[in-house]
Amino acid sequence: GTVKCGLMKNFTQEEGTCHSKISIIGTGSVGMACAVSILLKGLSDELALVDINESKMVGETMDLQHGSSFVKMPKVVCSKDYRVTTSSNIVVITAGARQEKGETRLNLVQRNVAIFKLMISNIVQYSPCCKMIVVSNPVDILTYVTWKLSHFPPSHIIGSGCNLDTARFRFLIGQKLGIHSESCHGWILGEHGDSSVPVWSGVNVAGVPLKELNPHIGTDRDPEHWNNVHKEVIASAYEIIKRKGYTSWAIGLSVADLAESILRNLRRVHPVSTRVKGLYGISKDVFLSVPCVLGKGGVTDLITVRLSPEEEAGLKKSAETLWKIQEPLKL
Ligand code: 6V0
Repeated sequence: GTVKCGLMKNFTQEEGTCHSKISIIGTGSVGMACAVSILLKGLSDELALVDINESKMVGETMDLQHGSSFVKMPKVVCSKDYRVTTSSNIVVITAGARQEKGETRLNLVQRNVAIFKLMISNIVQYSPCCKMIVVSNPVDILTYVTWKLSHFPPSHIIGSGCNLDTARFRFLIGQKLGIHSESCHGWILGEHGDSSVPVWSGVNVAGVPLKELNPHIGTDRDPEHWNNVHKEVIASAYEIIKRKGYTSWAIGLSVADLAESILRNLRRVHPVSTRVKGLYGISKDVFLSVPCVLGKGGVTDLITVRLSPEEEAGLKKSAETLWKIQEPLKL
């Protein structure tokens, strides 16, 4: 007999049922940072990776599998065939085309739409009940595209949106105050990136609004220039890309945090991109970040934020800009 036969006596043919599964589409810098963060949290029993770049995908998967002694994730698999994603609870989308030199944003979006058409229909075919977390940029537009192409209820489509912007905001406020970012509360809402809206009225530590201590906080009249914190949030992606070529660790950690709220039905509130038509005076069918309750049903509730007229105008302006790009898209 073989070593295996000599070592153990088989007791049952029954295979353990898989309780939770996460798939990640795209094994680039962001996809792999998500993978590692999810592995280290031991969030699911199975992790499946998909990419069109087979060599990279297989190499990354082998590398992760070799770490199996140090994590509690029994199964890490990959394939170019979406069958490998069958019955996922969550599918994280990080795949996409990179912006080429001189390429317009609209052109990039249309190229990504072509990629998403095939990708989303495959995801839906094999995991008709999954929640999708969209990370690929421009994230608010591609979250809308995913929703349209999937025919899923909007609650099942979550754009990572301002989740990372908000994390950066809280980190930088924490740095300024010498307090851990978890204790620095504040939200960045609206469009991910350059036109995001920091809600200064809500920034607080231990329930003490900073605006009560400095009524001009976040405005040009603020002698302490707190608005530079928001400017730094916007600049930080460019700064990191300039230095290391891409951003990965923080987005990976933040995606794992979203996945945890969904899989464990935590009902925590996150600033993620969701369908906001009819809210804050927005009439266009766009996805923007607002505080969302995340649980096993995906986005189950939206928190209504009291925005200043300027903040609300900021959201409306983003909605108009996004719609101008979305309207001509051939879906
Ligand atoms: P990357 O390293 O180029 O990885 C993208 C991967 O997608 C590559 O491995 C490609 O082979 C793969 N890919 C391309 N087309 C397909 C396809 N049709 N099917 C399957 N796989 C495909 O990019 P990176 O990982 O750095 O970034 C991924 C995306 O995340 C980009 O769109 C970024 O702009 C976006 N980010 C979004 C953030 C957010 O806060 N929402 C933050 C950081 C990056």
